[in-house]
Amino acid sequence: MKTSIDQLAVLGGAPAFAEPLHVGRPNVGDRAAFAARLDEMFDRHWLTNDGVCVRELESRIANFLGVRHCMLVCNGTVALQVMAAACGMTGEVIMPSFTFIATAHALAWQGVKPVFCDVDPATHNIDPAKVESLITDATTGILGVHVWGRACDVDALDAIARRRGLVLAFDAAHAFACSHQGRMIGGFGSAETFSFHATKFFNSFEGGAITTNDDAVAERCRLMRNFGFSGLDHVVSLGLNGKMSEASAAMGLTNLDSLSSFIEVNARNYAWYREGLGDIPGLQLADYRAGERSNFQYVVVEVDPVVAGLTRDDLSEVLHAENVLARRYFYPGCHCMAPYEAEYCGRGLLPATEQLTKRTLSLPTGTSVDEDDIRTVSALIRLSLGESGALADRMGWARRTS
Ligand code: T4K
Repeated sequence: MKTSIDQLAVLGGAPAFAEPLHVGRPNVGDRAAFAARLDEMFDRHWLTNDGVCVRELESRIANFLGVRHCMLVCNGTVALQVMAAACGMTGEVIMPSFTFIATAHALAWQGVKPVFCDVDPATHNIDPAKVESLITDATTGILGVHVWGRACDVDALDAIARRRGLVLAFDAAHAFACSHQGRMIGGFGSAETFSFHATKFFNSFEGGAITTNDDAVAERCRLMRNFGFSGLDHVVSLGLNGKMSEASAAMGLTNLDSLSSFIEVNARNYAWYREGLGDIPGLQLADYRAGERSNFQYVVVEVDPVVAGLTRDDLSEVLHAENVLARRYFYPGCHCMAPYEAEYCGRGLLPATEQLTKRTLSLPTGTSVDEDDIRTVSALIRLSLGESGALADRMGWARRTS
């Protein structure tokens, strides 16, 4: 590993990694088992539309999460769209801006206006104390996001929703296999959605799920993901094609068999990062709650530029030069992206969100990252922040005073 600032690639040295180290490299279980499932699928001559693999995966996920219903769909975005429609979200829905753009777009695509709420800087999740003042006559719901897999303040949001007669639902795209107060995420609110995209620690290539304990919501979701068909030639509601294919479900079943080993690897990687990054002034590693189940799929650092001496963007530039492709999730926040930015961006409406979007950086983890990689990434971060003054001068970056 490099030991001196002069060897940093950003200053002209060779990159620490010959090949890029990615955030979001897919975890893949037993390939032979997956191939066997595909063979069986071909023998059945059934490739999609509520097939055997989809049903098996739905039932296994519902059991695992302890929920009555799991409806698989083709991705996490469609899961949000179908859930929003099935739960009766119309008019305005209050949600955080500090999330992937899909959360906002899914609502807007349904003709529902996302109303952005600030986050709690400590948890990165929607701040219940800021929700109430955003409620108008047009508000029909609150959509929380369990960012990084850490549960929202479910109880506080539930109390507001009950008091004001609103639907409460959650985007749990990050939170598969995580718990809140000892209960698996998936059964809170009216419904919750998951993403099983390739970049998620549990993937079905593309895929997603809606989970709920509400029989009526489940029934509407099942109809809506299949064009509204309730039988041959009989359409009873508006719908779309949100179905998961058998190949995706076969991948999901295969990866579900390896779920605990994926979580073990993530937890171990997270511990190595904590060891490597634990005590750097101005750098905070987002933690996972003791006593809860976590998937540890995101390793997120928050850079305080005043204390660290470099901004998150400076650090990101160094890491990218070294072939560490850290990601600025979630920059610049949904409220500063089209088509929402004209109403929200730069107006000081979401101060905690705006600060967070400038400070967080997601680091590579998962089964393709090993201990040596993490020690090297940690050493690079240590060196960059330790030599922040010299690095800033050499790069012409502004020294941070505020
Ligand atoms: N709600 C939330 C809170 C979400 O985070 C997401 C998705 C959704 C809803 C919507 O769920 P989906 O409709 O996507 O199921 C990625 C993922 O595409 C997205 O699923 C995820 N959140 C988001 C946080 O991350 P991008 O735009 O960063 O993707 P991309 O193509 O830049 O890839 C990310 C990294 O992964 C790169 O370093 C490359 C690497 N990668 C990617 C793929 C697909 C691989 O190494 N192999 C691969 O096969 O959004």
